[in-house]
Amino acid sequence: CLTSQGDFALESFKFTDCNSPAMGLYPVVDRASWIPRLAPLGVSTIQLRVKDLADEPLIDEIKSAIKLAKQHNCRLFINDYWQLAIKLGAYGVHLGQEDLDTADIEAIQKAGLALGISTHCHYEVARAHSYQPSYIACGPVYPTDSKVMPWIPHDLQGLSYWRRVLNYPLTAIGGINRSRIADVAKTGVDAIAMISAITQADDPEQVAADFVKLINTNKA
Ligand code: TZP
Ligand code: MG
Repeated sequence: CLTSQGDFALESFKFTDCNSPAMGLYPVVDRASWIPRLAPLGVSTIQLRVKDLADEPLIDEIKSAIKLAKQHNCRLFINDYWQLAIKLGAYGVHLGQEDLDTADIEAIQKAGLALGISTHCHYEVARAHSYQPSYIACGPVYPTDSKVMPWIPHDLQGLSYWRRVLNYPLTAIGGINRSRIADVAKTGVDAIAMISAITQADDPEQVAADFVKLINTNKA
């Protein structure tokens, strides 16, 4: 819930535009060490999504990711840990619906960080839109093994629907791989996020470089 009163102007409550230049391929990784591997391949935006660390090791990982992202001129979104993202000076924060219940959205905006929000259905898209975030992520587009998902995948048809009705920076996520990325790019989404297709590839650098090209040649 917003806490400030008095000088608060709702019209100015909009998060950083993180889409110029366009986000394009948006790898979601669990360790800072991915950043120097992926950023030189034309990857301009990366999300650090750490689910297995706490305390000092977590802080060290986030610090290191922020440092590397700055060195590589890459926009780094920190998943979940919005307070650390503010404190340590990340580019942005990525939050799920449950995080919105507790995160201080105004503090994130006032600190000048970008904000991405995950959504899975109409209600969540409407809720996310009300925060005027930097982008809205829609998923899962396809079935995924990377996260337990009770939601029925949108498929291309559902994703195209969201593209049509949402005049807003849109990120597609969930089950996107080599055989699907061109079709997803053709829907006109602004970013294509993925975990396993890159992080579990035999040659992640080659895959990421190919995906950057596939997005560029197929984007609507
Ligand atoms: N949110 C929606 S789907 C998903 C998340 C975090 C997992 C995406 O992983 P993958 O391996 O690209 O399907
Ligand atoms: Mg979360």
